Amino acid sequence: MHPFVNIATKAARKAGSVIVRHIDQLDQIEIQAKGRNDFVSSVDKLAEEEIIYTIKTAYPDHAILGEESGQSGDNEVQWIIDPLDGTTNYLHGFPHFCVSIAIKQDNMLEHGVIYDPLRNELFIATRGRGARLNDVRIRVSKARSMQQSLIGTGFPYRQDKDVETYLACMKEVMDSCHGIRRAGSAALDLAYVACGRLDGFWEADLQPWDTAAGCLLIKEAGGMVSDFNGEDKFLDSGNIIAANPKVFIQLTKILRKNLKN
Ligand code: 2AM
Ligand code: CA
Repeated sequence: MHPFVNIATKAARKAGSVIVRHIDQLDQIEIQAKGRNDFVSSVDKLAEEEIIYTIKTAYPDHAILGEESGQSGDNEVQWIIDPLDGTTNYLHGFPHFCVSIAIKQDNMLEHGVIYDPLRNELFIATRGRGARLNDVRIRVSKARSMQQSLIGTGFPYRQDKDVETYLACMKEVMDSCHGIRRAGSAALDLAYVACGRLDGFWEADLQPWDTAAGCLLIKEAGGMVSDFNGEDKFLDSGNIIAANPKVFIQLTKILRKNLKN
């Protein structure tokens, strides 16, 4: 295992312990609103501090982009951190959330780690080296068509969101596939595409820390990822379509048809 992945794994497990330790005291957790429907809790902050401490102890000079603490440092290596993806789920006791850590080197996504502390599931990927779940190699699903597919998504949350366009996309996807799931943690949903539990996923306006690790996992598991224009700029736009190669073509077709409306 690459030394960076070792540290990322250690950091993700420590953050996971912080998250699980506080789960039976949800009523005592301090919550602040960052924006409409966008909450941060003291647990998000504690978990991010734990991750950054672990990284900085090993690599004091590396740069960090954290959901809670923002950008710091100037280095060819940048750690992209979501200490608790699925905060709304967590605050409601809905058991679907994770820690996500990605590492960029010279502007390339090199490593990704996603950890689900409740199920003790650790997803890791390194560019060119494949993706693993708890040390076992994973592949995207073998579904050959939308009709056989379970598709994940996230609802639009921005105030200026275009709900009509989203609903048009959802309607057509719903009519074409086996089922849709909206589970509330984009990072974990992407990890589920990587290991074949979902056949595809789409969502708009995500942040780099929601998607960086999950997208690398999917690519390393043989899947495809793009933005809504069919390009590779999903980290900039936050618009993501991801799936196994067969479903990707069909899902992209449906979404792009409706997104043009
Ligand atoms: P979060 O839990 O870390 O905020 C839900 O559709 C997905 O969107 C989650 O992964 C959630 O991550 C992410 N997301 C990003 N920005 C958000 C926002 N402003 N409000 C709600 N969810 C957001
Ligand atoms: Ca997130």
